[in-house]
Amino acid sequence: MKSILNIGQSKLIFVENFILGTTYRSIDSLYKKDQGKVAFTAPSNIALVKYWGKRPVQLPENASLSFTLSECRTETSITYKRRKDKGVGFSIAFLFEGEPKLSFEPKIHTFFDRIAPYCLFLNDFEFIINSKNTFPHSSGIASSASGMSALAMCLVEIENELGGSLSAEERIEKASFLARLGSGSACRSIEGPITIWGKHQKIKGSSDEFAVPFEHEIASVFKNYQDTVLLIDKGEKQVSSTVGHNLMHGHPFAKTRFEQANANLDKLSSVLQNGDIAQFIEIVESEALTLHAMMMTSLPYFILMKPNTLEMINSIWNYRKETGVPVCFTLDAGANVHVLYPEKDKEAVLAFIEAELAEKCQNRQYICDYLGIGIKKM
Ligand code: 2P0
Repeated sequence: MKSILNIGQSKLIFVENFILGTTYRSIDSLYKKDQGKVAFTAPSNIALVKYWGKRPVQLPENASLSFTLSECRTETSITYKRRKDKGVGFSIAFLFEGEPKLSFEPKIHTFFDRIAPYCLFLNDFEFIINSKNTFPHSSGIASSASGMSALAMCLVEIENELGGSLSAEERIEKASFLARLGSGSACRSIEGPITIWGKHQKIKGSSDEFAVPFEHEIASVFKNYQDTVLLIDKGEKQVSSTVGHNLMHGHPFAKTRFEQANANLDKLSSVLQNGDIAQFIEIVESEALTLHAMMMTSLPYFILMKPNTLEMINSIWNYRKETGVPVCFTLDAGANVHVLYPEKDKEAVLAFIEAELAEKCQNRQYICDYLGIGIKKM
């Protein structure tokens, strides 16, 4: 893939756009449209090799790898219209499920501020952003990955409609680049079924600035891999991910952790191709527990797991030992447990979840998801 972001060459294509953008401003008629509407739906993703620790601006300390999901999605539309006043600041209205959501607007403004150097049209238009999630409200599932990736792709599409010059492939890359500036892990939701974000010696084309799809054929056992998300705690997290990432600065185990993650990504890359599910389980569960170990050994330290998180992990281990079904777990930055297993074991695992784990979920709620392909135009 031609990179639009590598140093030197990188700025070239964006600069070309910047110049176009500047021209737009002085000669109004150069915008191809005065108004329009775009809409995209983007999925959430679950990291198997975790991103935890970053440096400015939104650059990861190690490479991460994730499964792109299918069912947990955000649907976003943006209506854009040429501004009559070229006032100071952006003109943005944000609606969540059709209702104004003022509490979200500062977040969107911060995002627009960050991406403004790469999207010069932002000041010339007014935007009405309408967003909704397909997963339950405050389920503890982070909507930042799906939300920011859908929003980023909409903006790239608007730029294209206005006369931008990027190819389809470059637009995908740019959407990942912009999404990253909104929320790091969001850059991994643009494509699927597996993506990698962060420069890694052994991954061709990998970058700290945007995610790339896993380039190898994956073993059949991993195709349509299932992720059932057990909803344990729907409350507000005590420590946000952004704060958690920052606590990796000066963390006593940071250097070793970043090296370990890159080594795990290397191993997982082979496992995904050769189908060695025992190794898969070992890497994935170790990554999940290491992520939480980093939280517990930060200063200030914190724990996001709940008693039921540990109960469920033990139930999963017992079930795997007794039945031989290769089910394992991973954790996000929260208490919910993601249960991962091959599609052929779906019936057995769902029966196990219903019988033994559902009662430990809040209101017996869990979400059945599986590998997906990323962003879709609506
Ligand atoms: C990940 N997480 O790789 C890791 C593992 C959660 C646990 O990235 O500050 O919302 O917006 O870049 O991406 C969650 O952090 O944080 C996250 P910001 P983000 O998915």
